[in-house]
Amino acid sequence: MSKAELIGRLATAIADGDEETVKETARAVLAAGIDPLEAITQGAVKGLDIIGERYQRLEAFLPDLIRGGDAMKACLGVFLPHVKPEQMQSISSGTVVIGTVSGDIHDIGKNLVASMLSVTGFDVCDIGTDVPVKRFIEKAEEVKARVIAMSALLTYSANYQKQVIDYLKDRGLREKYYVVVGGAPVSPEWAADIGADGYARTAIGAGRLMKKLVGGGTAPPLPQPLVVEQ
Ligand code: B12
Repeated sequence: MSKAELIGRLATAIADGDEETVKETARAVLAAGIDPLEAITQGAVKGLDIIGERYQRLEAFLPDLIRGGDAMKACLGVFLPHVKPEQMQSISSGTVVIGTVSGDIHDIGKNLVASMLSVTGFDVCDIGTDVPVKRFIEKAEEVKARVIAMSALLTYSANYQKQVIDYLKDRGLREKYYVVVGGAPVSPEWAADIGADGYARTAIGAGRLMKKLVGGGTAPPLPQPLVVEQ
């Protein structure tokens, strides 16, 4: 099977929630010497997009989303141990507290970002999903983090990203942390509106973004967020 066929098969198997085919195809991808990061971004994530579109057209339902999410996790389980640190640029290390905001249990993108940050040399403190506003700050204080990273997949829950920033300001702690936001409904404009320091569209971009922020020599808060689109 060609590279394009394998990546296409991965996307289809994720979209169909077919875990066994996903694992088998992911192993075939590795055996063919294809970059696992490319297979994740060009194949697996496309599969989830297909489910999302089907869901919007009422052609797929909640169990399909769940199966797709499980298939993606199985896929990452095969690929992530093979993502090489040298695939990433080296990065100044520091601690990042990352979580999915209150009311939101989507964690696939957040986990991908956390994994990418780990392989680029950050210490990652993953506080999970449905994280209450205060918990981000308590944890950041506890582990002496440099960055607070928040994921949101629901449009409504993105409002909690703003609440975390407002709470940091209320407690006089805004200058201590770079605040980075991401997730499907989040945009550079939203990041600017809520006063975040950074936005990245992808997990790989998140690594580049954190490197620029932590190594950039400008203390938080930044007047405008740094944006990494790729
Ligand atoms: C899988 C899935 C689920 C699974 C989640 C499994 C899991 N463990 O995460 C389950 C079934 C649980 C689920 C539930 C629901 N879901 Co859902 N789900 C999806 C689906 C299909 C894929 C999401 C995903 O994992 N994408 C792949 C990852 C890799 O992409 P990502 O998360 O965007 O992350 C990337 C970037 O955004 C970025 N990133 C992410 N986080 C961060 C953070 C930072 C700091 C940075 C820098 C970057 C960054 O990097 C990542 C990698 O490149 C999407 C559709 C879609 N295509 O997005 C719907 C979707 C997100 N779900 C949706 C809905 C409506 C729901 C439910 C409300 C359904 C229901 N009626 O119950 C519930 C909500 C439950 C809750 N309270 O959270 C809607 C949201 C609409 C909206 N905008 O508000 C979507 C868009 C589907 C749709 N088209 O309508 N869902």
